[in-house]
Amino acid sequence: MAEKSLLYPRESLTRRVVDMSGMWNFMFDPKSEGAAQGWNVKLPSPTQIPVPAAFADLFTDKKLREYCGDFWYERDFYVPEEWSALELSLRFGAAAHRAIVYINGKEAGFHEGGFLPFSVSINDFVKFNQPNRLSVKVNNELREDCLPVGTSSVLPDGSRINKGYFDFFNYSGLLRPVKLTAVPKEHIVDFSVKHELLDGGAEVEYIVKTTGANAVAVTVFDANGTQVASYGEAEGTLSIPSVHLWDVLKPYLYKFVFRITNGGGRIIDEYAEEIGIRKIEVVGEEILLNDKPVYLKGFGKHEESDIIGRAYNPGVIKRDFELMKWCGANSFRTAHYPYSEEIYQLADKEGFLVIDETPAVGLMASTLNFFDAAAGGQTAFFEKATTAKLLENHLDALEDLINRDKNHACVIAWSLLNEPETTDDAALPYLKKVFERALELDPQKRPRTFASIMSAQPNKCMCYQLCDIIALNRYYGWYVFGGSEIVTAELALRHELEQWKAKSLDKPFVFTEYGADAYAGEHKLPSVMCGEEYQTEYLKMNHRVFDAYDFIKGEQVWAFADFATGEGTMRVDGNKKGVFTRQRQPKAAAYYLKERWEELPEDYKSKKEGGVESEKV
Ligand code: BDP
Repeated sequence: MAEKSLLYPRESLTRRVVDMSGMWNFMFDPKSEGAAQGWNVKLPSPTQIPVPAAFADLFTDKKLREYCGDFWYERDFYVPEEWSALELSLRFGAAAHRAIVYINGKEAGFHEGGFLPFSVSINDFVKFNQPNRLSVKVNNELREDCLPVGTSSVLPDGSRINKGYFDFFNYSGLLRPVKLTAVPKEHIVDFSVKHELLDGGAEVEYIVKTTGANAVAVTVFDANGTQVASYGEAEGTLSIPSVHLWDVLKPYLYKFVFRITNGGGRIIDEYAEEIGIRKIEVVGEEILLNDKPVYLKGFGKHEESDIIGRAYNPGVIKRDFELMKWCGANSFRTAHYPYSEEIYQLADKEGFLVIDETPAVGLMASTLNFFDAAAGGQTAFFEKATTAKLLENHLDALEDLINRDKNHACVIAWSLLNEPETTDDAALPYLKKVFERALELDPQKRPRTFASIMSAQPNKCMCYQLCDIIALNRYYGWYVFGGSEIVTAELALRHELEQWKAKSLDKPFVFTEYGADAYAGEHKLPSVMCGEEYQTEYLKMNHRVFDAYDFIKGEQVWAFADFATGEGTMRVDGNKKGVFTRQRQPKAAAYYLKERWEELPEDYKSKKEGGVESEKV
C-alpha cells in the first residue's frame, strides 16, 4: 500500500499526470444493488455524464436533481508499459460524499468525505497496454456522523431525499478532476515549510518526507529563476537574505524544487512548488501579516455555479478573483468546506488572504439553522450517539485539510467549524479536541477560529475562548429587526459588541458573515427587504457599527454570489445574499462595497504609526 500523499499532482522530470476529465459512463443505483449485480465490472445501461460535475443540474427530472443514494461512474483507461516500474495511482480531487473505487472489477480503495482529495494505488490491479476499467460507486447520503451534517428520509413513493442541516444545495458526484499519476517508487510524499523573518531576510525551516533512504535536497529560485538558497538534507533551514515577502495583494512566489538523488547524482524524484514567504500571527487585537496589521475586506463564498454545481470550474474561479479585485476585496472564507486546490494556488498568485474552512457545517440539528440561529433553540447536538463518530470524521478531514493546504501563503487562518451549537455544554470538549489537533498539525501554527452562530451570544457561547480570532456570523437587520426596524437592529448589534468589548478579550474580531438577500433587478424607493437598495442600506448600517469598534479587524460579506440551496419557504430559488448574481454580475451593493473598500487601507484601524488611528490623533 502506497503512503498517503496529499501533494498536488504535478508533472516534473520524474512524474507524469494524465487528466481524465471528460464524458464518463454513469448510472443511478436507487436500490443499492449495483455491487451485487456486478456493476463494478460493467454498468448495464449507462448514460453519459461529465467529470468533473455535480449531477444535480444536468438532468430534467426533478427526482434526479434530488437523488439521494448510490450512483456509479465508469470509464476505461490505458497505462503504458513504460510506467510499470512506477507507483501508479488514481487521484480524486473530490468525490462527494464517499466513494468506493474499483479497477477491473476489484475494489482498490474507499474514501469518506466529499471535499478533500484522495489517491488509490492501482499497481496491483492494472494491465499494461490494455484497456483497464475504472468504476466508482459514489454515495451522497447525509448523515449525522459525517460531514457536512444532515440526515435523509424516505418519501411515500419510496424515494429517498437528503436534508442538510445547512443552507446550500447538496451537490454531489465527482466534483473535481480525476488524474492518473505515475511517480517513482521512491518518491517525495510530503513537505512543509515554516517561515521566520529576520532583518530584511528570512529563514525557512523545512521538512521533506520521502518513501526511501536516498539523499534529499532543496533548491530555491526567485521569480527571475535565480537560485537564492539550497540545502542538501531532508530537514533543515534555508536562509534567504534580502527576501521578497509575500504580502496582501502584493504576492511574490519563490520556486522550491525538492529532489531525491542517489549516490551517483541521478535524480530519482523531483517535485516543485511555488511558495510565498510571509509571517502570519495574531498579537493582541491585531492580525499581523509580516508584522504589519491587516484588515480583512471580502466575502464568504461558495464554490458553485450554473449547470455543474459545486464542481471545479476554472472559468468561474478566474472571474471570481477578477470581481473580488475589482471591488477592493483582499480576502475570503472558503465557506463551508475546502475548495479546489487551484483556488488556493490562484490566491497565492493574487495575494489574497484565505480563511480556510473544514466541511464541519450543520453541527446543529436544524434544516433552517440560519433562521433558528436568531431564536437560540437547543438541539443537544453534541450529546447525540453519533457525536464520537462525527468527531473522528471531523479530525480526519481536518488532518487532510491542513496537510493539503499548509504550505499556502494565502491561508492565514483555519475555520474549524461553521455555526456549531456552542450554546450547549457538550460542545466544549468536542471543539477543544478539534482546536488542539489543528495546532498540532499546522507547522505554521496559524490562528484558529470557528464562525459563530447568532444565538452564540457573549453570555451564551461556551467556546469562543478557544479562538485566536473571534469570527461572528450576524444578521441584525435581516433575520432580526429587518426593514423599518433596522434602527433597532443597529442598537442590538451595538449592544452585542458592547458585551464582547466588556470581556476585554484582547483578540481580533472578524465578521465572517453579515448580509441581506436582494433580487437582482428588484428596485424600490423607498427600500424594501429583498430589493437591491435595502441590501446596500443593510451593509451601510453594519459598516457604521464596525467602524466604531477598533477590535473588529475584518468584514466578510455573506455572500460573494447568489447560490443554490434546498427548497423551502425561506428560499426563492436559492440564497440571494450575493453581492453578485450567480452568473457573476454586480448588484448595486457591489458598487457600494467597491467605493468603501477602495478607500479603506489594508491596515485600517491599525494602532501602529501610519495607521488610521494615529492619523486621526
Ligand atoms: C448562516 C450560514 C450560511 C447561510 C446564511 C444565510 O452560515 O450558510 O447561508 O446564514 O442565512 O447561518 O444566508
